[in-house]
This record gives sequence, C-alpha cells and structure tokens, in this order.
Amino acid sequence: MAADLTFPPMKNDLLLRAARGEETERAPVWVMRQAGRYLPEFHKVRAHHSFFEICRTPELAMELTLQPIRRYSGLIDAAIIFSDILVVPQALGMEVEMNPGPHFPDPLNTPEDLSKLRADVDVNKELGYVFDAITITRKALDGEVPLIGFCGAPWTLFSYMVEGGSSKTFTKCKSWLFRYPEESKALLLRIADVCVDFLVGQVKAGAQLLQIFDSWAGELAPHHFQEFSLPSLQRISLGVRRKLAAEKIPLVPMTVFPKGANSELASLAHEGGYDVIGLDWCIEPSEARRLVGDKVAVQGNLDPNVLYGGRESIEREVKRMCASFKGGKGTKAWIANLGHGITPGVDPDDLKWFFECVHKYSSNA
Ligand code: 1CP
Repeated sequence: MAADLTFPPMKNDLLLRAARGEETERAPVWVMRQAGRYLPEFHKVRAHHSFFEICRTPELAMELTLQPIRRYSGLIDAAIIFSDILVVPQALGMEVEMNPGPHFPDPLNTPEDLSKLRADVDVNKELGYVFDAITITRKALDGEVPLIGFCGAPWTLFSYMVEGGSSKTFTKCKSWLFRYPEESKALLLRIADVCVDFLVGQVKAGAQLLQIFDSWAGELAPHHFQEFSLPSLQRISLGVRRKLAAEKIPLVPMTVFPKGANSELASLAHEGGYDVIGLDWCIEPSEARRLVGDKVAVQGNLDPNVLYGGRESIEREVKRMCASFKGGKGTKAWIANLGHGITPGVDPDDLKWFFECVHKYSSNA
C-alpha cells in the first residue's frame, strides 16, 4: 500500500452527508457501473487491455474510474473504483475469466472442492493492486467527489463460485444450500471474512464509502435470505466496524444493495448494520422509506431501461422518483441512482440528462 496517505480536502461531500443520514440541499447522484461499456472512452482503453489486466493495473483502473467524473464534471457526486466483485473469488484461489461474461473453469461442485480454496487470504498480497488503485485515484480526484470502494456480498459471490458464471436458474448454488446447508453457511462466512479484510484495506487506502453488492439477493426466498445471506452481510458490517475501530481508523458509511429482496428491507434496515440501503426499481420509493424508517439513508432507484426512453420520459420518470423519495419533506438522506447498473447501449448524453433532471427535481431550493 502507498505510504503517503494524506488526501486533498473535499470540495463536494454531498454523498457522505446523505449517507450519514443528513438532509441535503439536493440529492447526491451517481450510477452503478458508471465506468463502463456505454462510454466510448472506455472502449478505447479496453481495446488494448483485457478486463482483469485493467483491474490489476492501478493507473488503468484509475483512468477508467475518472472517465465518468471528467465527462460529467459538476453533475456527478461520486466515483466508484474500477474493479469487479469477482476479484474476491480470485483472492480465494479461483481462476476467473471474462469472455465476455464471467467464467470459472473450475467451479465448486461439491464441498470436497473447498480444499482447493486458499486457507488464509492475505488481502495485501492478493488484492493490493485494488488498494494502490484507490490511493492514486483518491489523490487524482483532488477532492472533487468522494471515492467509493466495494465488494460483492457473500451470497452473490457464492453463486458465481458454485455456478461457474452467471446463471438464470441458480440451480447449482441452490442445490448447495439445500444439500449442504452447514458447508454453505461456513463458506458464506469464510467469504465474508475475506470481504471484511478487503473492505478495511480499501478504507485504509482511501475509500470514503463502501458498497456491498448483493445482486442476486432476490433469488432467495425471504426465509432463505434470512438464513443464508443476512448473517454474512451482518458479519461484514460488524467486522468492518470492529476492525476499523480497533485500528483507530474513522468509520466510513456502508451501503448494502440487496437487489430484488424488497421483502427484506425492514429487517436489513433494523438488523443489517448498514447506513444506506440501495433499492432496485421494483419498489415505490415512498414505500421503501416507510419500511426502512429513519434509521438508514436510501439509494436508488430508477429502472435503468428508462435511459432508453428518450429525454421526455427520462425527465418525467426522474421527476416522479424525486417526488416519491422526497415525500414532500425535503431531500432527506437520499442518494439518487439507478435501480441497477447502467447497461452498455445507453447514449452517454441521455445519462447526462438524467443527472441534470436529478439536480433540477431533487433540489430543495
Ligand atoms: O468486457 C468488459 O469490459 C466487462 C464489463 C464489466 C465491467 C465494466 C464487468 C464484467 N465488470 C465491470 C466493472 C464493474 N463491475 C464495476 C466497476 C465500477 C463501476 O460501477 O463503474 C462494478 C462496481 C462491478 C460490480 C459487479 N460485477 C457486480 C455487481 C453489480 C451488478 O451489476 O449487479 C456484478 C454482479 C459483477 C459481475 C460481472 N462482472 C462483469 C459482468 C458482465 C458481470 C455480471 C454478469 C452477470 O450478469 O452475471
């Protein structure tokens, strides 16, 4: 890790204030997967480097992280470090290819395969390149916006490690849960422990907020989410807080994005240990607010496909979303975002319009 860890003062801390539960003059806004395939400047870099080569080269990861910040300067309120959730399975010793989606040549077929995983993961050794990328990116940002660090939630990572890639049916990873429940729980907690060390390392390197992506939370029945995903999410929030406190490092806000698990929002808000809950588009913002109460801030939640609908529908939908989040009471602890990642076919100018509409309709002025 880089030794010099003094960073430039923040010029825009809207995101951090909202994440801590403060009412802000307008909603801070960023979008999941904002550094990515909808940007022509992304393809220019990607044409010369493989996906994981970019992740492992701090200067390249920094460049891709900064691309949306440059393009949307003055409109966007956060950067998220360019990396992937699948670097954690790699750190555990698994091979992962990206061609074009994730592929694990040697997935975990049965609990016997657990012996192939590294027993002790030294995150500085295995993932130090992410820490280095965070440190140089935070410096290059020069306080313009905060830098978000992230990891995948254990259940979502477990699904890739067992399925060997993306899945529509989740048959293999669900078979694990029901055939080998104790081994599944042990593996989920083992992944969580690596996530804790990885997230603490990201904070030490300069990350100012942490987001945990549980992209496949909604594949679990409510009681299975409670049994399998929630304990590992709690282990992460508690573990990160404990380790940072033990090292006298200031806490940073933590966001959990439990995509599709809207029946679990109240329990996550009250028992999860997170500061912010990310919402997908399948719940009305005012209803989500009612469920989570005042304990946490919320983030979301425009259907990413609205960005294909042209400026008029983007404006109409953003206006509606802002009204529903504000609930007539000002912009209370809300971070505007999409309800999932931006997709490759979006026109970057339409995303700009989305940002402009959020500024306009979330303002308290
Ligand atoms: O060929 C390419 O260039 C690959 C495209 C790509 C990109 C740009 C992948 C492959 N990952 C990423 C970057 C990435 N992934 C970021 C960068 C920071 C940013 O947001 O700008 C982040 C936060 C992620 C997180 C991620 N990776 C998630 C969680 C978020 C979500 O969308 O649900 C997941 C599920 C992944 C796995 C993954 N990596 C890449 C793909 C195509 C996928 C998803 C595959 C699937 O649907 O199962």
